[in-house]
Amino acid sequence: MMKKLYSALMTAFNDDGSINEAGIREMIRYNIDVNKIDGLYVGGSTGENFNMSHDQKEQVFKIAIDEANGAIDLIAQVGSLDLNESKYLAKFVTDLGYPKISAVTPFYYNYTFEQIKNYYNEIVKDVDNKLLIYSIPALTGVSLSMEQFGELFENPKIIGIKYTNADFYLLERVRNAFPDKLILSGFDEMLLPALALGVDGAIGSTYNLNAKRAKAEMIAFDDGDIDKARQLQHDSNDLITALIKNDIYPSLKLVFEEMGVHAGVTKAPMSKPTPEMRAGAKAIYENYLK
Ligand code: NGF
Repeated sequence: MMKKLYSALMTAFNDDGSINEAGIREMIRYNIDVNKIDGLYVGGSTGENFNMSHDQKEQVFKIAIDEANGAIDLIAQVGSLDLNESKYLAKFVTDLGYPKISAVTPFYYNYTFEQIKNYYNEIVKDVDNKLLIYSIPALTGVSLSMEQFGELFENPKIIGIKYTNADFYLLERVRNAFPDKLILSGFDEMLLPALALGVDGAIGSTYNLNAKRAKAEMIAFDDGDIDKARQLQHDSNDLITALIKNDIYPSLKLVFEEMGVHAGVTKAPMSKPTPEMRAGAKAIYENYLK
């Protein structure tokens, strides 16, 4: 089966932190028309979901499904520290027509596994939809073991993992133990090792800008041309390293602006673009994307 590439949709904000609808629509159009992306992950880390009010989350979910209009796959990240909000949003996006949902592992309070399991089972209980666990230990501090993923998968509505984790030993164990589950890799700079371990595709922030190279890498990998895949990963990693150095979330938007896509700005407490960041973004575009 052909592996799938998803961009993590950014949220364009205005300077006052309100939603910039036109910017979100432009980024979605670019992903569909130019990137030929397979799908979008809406409301994730790159979307600054955890900075947003409840109303803003609803607005973004509505805009994304309206603009995509059935052209690509959509995954709505509905996880929240407020389980009632997660349940509400799971129903909200399912009613809007989202074919898949996802939820970040609940964080901050060092929940026990029983509490985490209850959170996931509650989110999917009243909705007719399929869920991907969003595992991102570096930001949540929550690591699940292979056995714990297995327990969560006992619920048939829980169909896979968005795996943003550099633990490739665990990835190999999980891939092997659950061959029928959907595993989408989350670290763009580690796409090639993730492909080698048999992921079904990838979701990431930098694919907004760099989807063509990432797709070419996936094809080279499938064709067995590992040297080419490695060179493409190297080129992508030069881009990703430069983005990280320049403050990745505002820079992704600034580079989009260089490409003629109006992406708005990040929302505080994320940083607002400085002149140095703007110059950095211009150089990133010129050096790694043009
Ligand atoms: O933003 C992060 C934080 N990771 C993203 C991605 O895994 C999260 C990744 O693309 C995501 O897609 C989402 O939830 O919106 C990185 O930005 C990239 O690999 C550069 O490190 O870890």
